[in-house]
Amino acid sequence: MKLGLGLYRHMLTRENFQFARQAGATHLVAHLVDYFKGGAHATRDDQPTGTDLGWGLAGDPNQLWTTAELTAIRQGIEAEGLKLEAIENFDPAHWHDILLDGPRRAAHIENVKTILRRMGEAGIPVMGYNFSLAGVAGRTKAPYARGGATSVGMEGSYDLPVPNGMVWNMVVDPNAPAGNLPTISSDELWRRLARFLEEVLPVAEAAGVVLAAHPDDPPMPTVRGQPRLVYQPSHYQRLIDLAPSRSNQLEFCIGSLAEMTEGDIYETVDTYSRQQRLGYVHFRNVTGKVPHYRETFIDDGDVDMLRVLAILKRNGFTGVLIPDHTPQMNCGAPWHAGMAYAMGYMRAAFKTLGLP
Ligand SMILES: [Mn+2]
Repeated sequence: MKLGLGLYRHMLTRENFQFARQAGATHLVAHLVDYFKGGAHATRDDQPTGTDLGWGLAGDPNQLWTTAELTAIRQGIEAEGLKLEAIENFDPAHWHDILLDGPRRAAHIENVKTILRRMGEAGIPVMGYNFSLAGVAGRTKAPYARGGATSVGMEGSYDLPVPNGMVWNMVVDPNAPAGNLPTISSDELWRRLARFLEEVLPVAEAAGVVLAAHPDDPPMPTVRGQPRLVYQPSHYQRLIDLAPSRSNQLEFCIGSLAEMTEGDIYETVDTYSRQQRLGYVHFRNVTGKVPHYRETFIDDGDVDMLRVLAILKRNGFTGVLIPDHTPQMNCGAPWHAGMAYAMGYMRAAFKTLGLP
């Protein structure tokens, strides 16, 4: 198994690559969507939570990531002795009508195909995605974690409707007419996912790229009145069974899976790692379940992370694990301190299990 670190777009700097290497990482996961452009955020150096208006404006709908841009990011990372394992999340601007089944759906399918081909050309093996209309929304931020460390959690369900022009918790059309997105059924959401996978998986395979699906964060049956896809561990099997392709994999988030109301986290890890379908792993810990849970320090939640790691090892998982999110530590560099703490714990856990 390999230790990685996820970096938000504005953190893709030489200094942060060196920071990751210094903390023992060998791999990076890069977010290319800027979540911090327009939303109300306390800080850019923490995971985004946003407001009822989401995280702000999505990217340029007419500007896909270029092969040159992707290659330059990979080369910058390799220059510091690391490998770029994955890109995490499509830009809502590039694929929202796939999620909405909107008028530009065909063009957005072409966007995704182009991005996957370019990733193949640039030598980036995994694309993490989250097939969701409401996206990551409805979470709160407070001093939830040990010692009063600022962390993220949930204080009950959140079903305020999604306004027109917003998809995946970002604004894709600031001039959209007043009103809200129509609510769709869970079956309709699954139909949209199945159609999406059927169309793009052949291209992913040809490009040598894996699509890795994140479960819902937070894993509620609905968020903002819209259905969710993977909000119980068993739903992941349905996603895998939609397509036997080796490019149909999981962005396996231990935190989100542990927040789910059903299932046993160790059985869940065993079930999916045994099928060799983990693209990469979000290795984070929590206390509680939706709609009342808290993100914790890696050693301080409900999940025995060493036991999770031992199951992954037993089932032959050799991919990348990243800390995902951590509580912010009170100091001059709250995000970096939190990540360094998690990575130090993970390095020790690797050694304990006899991993390199
Ligand atoms: Mn995650």
